Amino acid sequence: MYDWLNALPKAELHLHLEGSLEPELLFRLAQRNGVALPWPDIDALRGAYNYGNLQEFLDLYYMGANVLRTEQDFYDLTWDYLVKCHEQNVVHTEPFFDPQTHTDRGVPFAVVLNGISQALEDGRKKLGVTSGLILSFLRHLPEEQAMRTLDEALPFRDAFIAVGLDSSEKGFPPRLFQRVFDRARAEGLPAVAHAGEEGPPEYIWEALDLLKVLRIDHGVRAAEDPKLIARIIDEQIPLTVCPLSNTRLRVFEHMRDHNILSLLDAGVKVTVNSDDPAYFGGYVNENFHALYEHLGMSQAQAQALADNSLDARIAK
Ligand code: ES4
Ligand code: ZN
Repeated sequence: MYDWLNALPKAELHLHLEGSLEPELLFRLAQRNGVALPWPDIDALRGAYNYGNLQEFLDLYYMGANVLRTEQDFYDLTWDYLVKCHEQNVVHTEPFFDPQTHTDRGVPFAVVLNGISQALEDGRKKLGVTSGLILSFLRHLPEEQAMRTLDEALPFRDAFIAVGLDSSEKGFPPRLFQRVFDRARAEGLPAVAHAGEEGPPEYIWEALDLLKVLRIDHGVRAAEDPKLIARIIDEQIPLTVCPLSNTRLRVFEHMRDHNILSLLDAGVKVTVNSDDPAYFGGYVNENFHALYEHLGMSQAQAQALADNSLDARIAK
């Protein structure tokens, strides 16, 4: 079963490039850039990788991103992830990046984007992994800053396939970002958004009705609202679900409690994704393995999940 799962061609639709920063590369970049780290060694850093909730993880994730300084750093980060895709039969990926995490530290937007874009191009040419980049806004920061980030991005319009919304969810509802998403749509950029990870079903309604998203990232809390689930099934709105992320961040206490297969069997277009693989203990295939081990996922269910991922691409 494991070999069969590994060999399935699949797409990854929910992956934060900053979350694919493995501890080894993190330490190597810190050394290369002369950045002091609060951890004495790689093992100490790995020891910090247990979280009570989303915010505890995000605090570490933003600290880790501080070692990313040059175009080469962003290239190396993205390239390592694409090699993983190639190894795992992820034939297509639509990764997020968080420009504000870098521009707020003084790293120019073009430095971040050029490094990532060059690696994505090499991934297509040298690995045969196709891709489309999603520019994600940080929802814990004010809307005006997201709008300024969109201003900075528009001269590079063709480098993106969509905009997204991530970071701390509770207390930062999608409605706060309606004007930014209106503007992105007017520029021809479709949208996705994180919603219903820790936040309530109401945030998923807002993402659909106000931000007009094509997909919901996570969305597992939709299960609490029968009307919402009916709509998601009726309109076949994809949910980009991240099982290992959800258990690491205590959205579900144990993998056997996860609702992804119940949603699939109910007719929801769910997909399997790794979110922040360096921080959550696995890439896409390890997420599939966990569903087999703890939820008894069948081959037919795995095939449906992989087919959904290819079908739910924005960049076709
Ligand atoms: C994230 Cl798991 C998760 N949720 C929200 N925002 C994020 N950014 C990176 N990982
Ligand atoms: Zn995410």
